[in-house]
Amino acid sequence: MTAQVDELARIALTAARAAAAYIRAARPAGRVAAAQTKSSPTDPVTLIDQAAEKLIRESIGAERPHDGFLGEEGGGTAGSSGVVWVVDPIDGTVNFMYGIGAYAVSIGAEIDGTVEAGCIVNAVTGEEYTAVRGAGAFARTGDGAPARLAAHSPPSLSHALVGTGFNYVVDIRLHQARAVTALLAHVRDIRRNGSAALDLCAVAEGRLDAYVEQGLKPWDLAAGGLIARESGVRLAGLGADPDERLTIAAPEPIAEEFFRLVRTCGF
Ligand code: LIP
Repeated sequence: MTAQVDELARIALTAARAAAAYIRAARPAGRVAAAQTKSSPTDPVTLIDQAAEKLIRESIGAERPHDGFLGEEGGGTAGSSGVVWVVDPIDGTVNFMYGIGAYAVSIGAEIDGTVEAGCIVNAVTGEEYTAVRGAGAFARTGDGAPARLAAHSPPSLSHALVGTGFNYVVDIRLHQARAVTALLAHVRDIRRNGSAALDLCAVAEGRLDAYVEQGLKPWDLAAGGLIARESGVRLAGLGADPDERLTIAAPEPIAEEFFRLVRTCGF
């Protein structure tokens, strides 16, 4: 399967690079307007999100016409190959709209339900994060060679810088705010960067020490979850696997303690 997965990884990165270049070129100065909203009036999608997903779907489909596709904006298309592409064309859409420099293209490739390859391209900086299951996670900046990612661990949980995010639905957001308030008493600080994909990459490369969020969709999590795991980060949810109800990520030395704290704080 290695050759097949390596091919999927190549196809993903080619599509993600093209989409990131399109997003950079297409973004006008100032604030970008929402074309429509989804789960709430503050859950936007722009015409550029939609066009980027179309570009990714066409780029992948040209090489893999029999694969399934699940995109944040265009929904799901069944395939017959056992491979499904799980795509967020712009993760961090609100950041994109406001011109806050943290939004990314996220593409994961599932084979029979398991994410085997993934990539995330920061559409502002061009930083590329890639992973193949069992073969490690890598980060590449500019023309440099990809560098292997190995998650760092803080000396203690009280020194942990924790990434998080809040849901677009206000009642869920209020619950999360209470949980984060409790969490703050036990960690160094939090960062709310606005992109789950980039937050998971940040834990993988040590720019964050841990991450917790509720409400992530498969496309937020597919590539970032693989990249984090392949860098030595443990992920979990209410059970062993992260999901929409809860996603927790931390390096092994603090993982158990952080997971207990997250549940104690009410996530
Ligand atoms: C975003 C996530 C982020 C979360 C936002 C939003 P989108 O995804 O990446 O972590 O806090 O609420 O869900 O909507 O920008 O693709």
